[in-house]
Parts: sequence; C-alpha cells; structure tokens
Amino acid sequence: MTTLQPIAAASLSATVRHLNCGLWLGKSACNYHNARRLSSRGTLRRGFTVSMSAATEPVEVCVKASITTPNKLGDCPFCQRVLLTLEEKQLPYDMKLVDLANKPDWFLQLSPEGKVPVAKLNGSWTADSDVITQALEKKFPTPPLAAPPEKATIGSKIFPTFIGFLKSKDPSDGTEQALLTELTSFDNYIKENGPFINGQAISAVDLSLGPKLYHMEIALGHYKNWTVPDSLPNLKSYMKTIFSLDSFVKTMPSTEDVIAGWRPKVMG
Ligand SMILES: N[C@@H](CCC(=O)N[C@@H](CS)C(=O)NCC(=O)O)C(=O)O
Repeated sequence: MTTLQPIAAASLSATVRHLNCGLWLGKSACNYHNARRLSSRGTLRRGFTVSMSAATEPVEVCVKASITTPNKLGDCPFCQRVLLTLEEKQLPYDMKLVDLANKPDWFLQLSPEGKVPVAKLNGSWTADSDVITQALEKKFPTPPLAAPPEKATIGSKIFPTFIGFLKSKDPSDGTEQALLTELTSFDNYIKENGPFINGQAISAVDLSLGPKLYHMEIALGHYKNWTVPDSLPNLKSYMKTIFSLDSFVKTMPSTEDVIAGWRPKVMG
C-alpha cells in the first residue's frame, strides 16, 4: 500500500491533534494521569501513574468530517469506535478529517476503498475498525479492553435491525418488533451480566456498540418519534453510562450530523 508523506496529508486535510490531557506540551506532557480518571475505569491506583502515551507518537487516524460544520468531527460510528479506543487507552492521536462527499486524492491513495476509519499503524495505513482496534489492543495492551470471543457478538444485531426499522415505510412490517426483540435480549443480558458487556469493566465490545446506540437514539427519535421504552431500564441505564463517559463526550458527533447523515437512507 502507498504510504503518503505525513506532511502532504497534513497540508490537505483538517488535522486535529489530541493528547487526552489538554495542551500539547511536548512528548512527555501526558506522562501522568491522575488517579480519579483511572479509578473511573475501575483500575484504582493512588497518586500518579505513567501512561503508555509517554513513549508514543500520536496515532494518525482519518475520520469522517462533519457535513454540517467546518473542521469538526462527523457522524461515523466506526470512527468513533476507534477514537474511543484511543481515548480509553489514553493514547495521543492526530485526526485527519475527511470530506466523504468529496474525497481528496491523498485519502484515496491510502484508503483505496474510500472508507473511514483508516489509521497508520506500524508504518502502514490500516482500514476497518475491527482490524484497527485489534491492532491497537495488541500494540498497547494497557488498559486491557479485549473481551472473551463469546461476548463479541452481544448486541451485534441491534445496529442492522435499527437500520431496518429506520428505513421502513410500512409500520406493520415487523421491523420495529425485530428491533425491540434485540433490545429486550440485550436488556436481559445487561441485567444479568452488567453493568458492561464484559461485567464490571468497559471493553472493546461496549466501545463498538455505544456509538451505534447513540445513532439509534438520535435517528429514531428524529425520524420516527421513537424512544427506548421504559420497559427496558437496563438498556437505558447502559446507554446513559456509555454516553456520559469522558471519552464518549470527547468523540461524539453532533445531533445535527447524525440526523443529516441518516437522511439519504431514510429518504432513499
Ligand atoms: N466495516 C467498516 C465500515 C466503515 C464504513 O462503512 N465507513 C463509512 C462511514 S461511517 C464510509 O467510510 N463510507 C464511505 C462513504 O461514505 O463514501 C469499519 O468497521 O471500519
């Protein structure tokens, strides 16, 4: 795969550098993270601890740009999954915002399929959020986000059934019920096994599902006047927990972008 010179990519894209602890103060600026932040993830330690990012160059990652506001992150749930992984691992990253409606040549060179996210890992550009997050886990195992393989598919039918209901024009075609069936099954799972999919600690499976549930909430609220029923309290509190994580708030798209992003599917 062609590797583009970073300087060329940077000059042709909106590049936003993130360091998880505010100002860019040089490579060692993020050496220390306070105990409060770590304790929120369940790995309580007193005082200060050295983070992986001390020795790490920012990970370059191409993500969807906003379609409503210049120079802002857009509404791709797969991109947010990768950004959440970087945030939860407290890794610095360098976001390149890509206008998917007008893909620049430099982007098509490093992502021939024209899809985001793509991240530069071990010197080469890697596509697909599954592949990227697994590679990040391997390269930066702390804190661990991997879940056992049998948990990887928990909640995985929610996104496709949500899209089926969103696109449906016939209220009696069973698509709403299909979504409710999946959501009920997830609610029961969390009731028995929660608060997260892998139990007490957040994992990669939550980081994949969270952005999709966020899209579901906004898109169905807007286009179908639909909300998660009160009969699913465990799902509701799961969503509330995920959506209020620092990492989620930092990487979430605007409501306007989510609505605009789904419009062609609803109208089509
Ligand atoms: N399976 C891929 C899906 C990525 C994907 O579909 N990304 C969309 C944006 S959300 C995209 O780049 N679409 C290309 C386009 O809109 O032209 C992943 O997990 O990364």
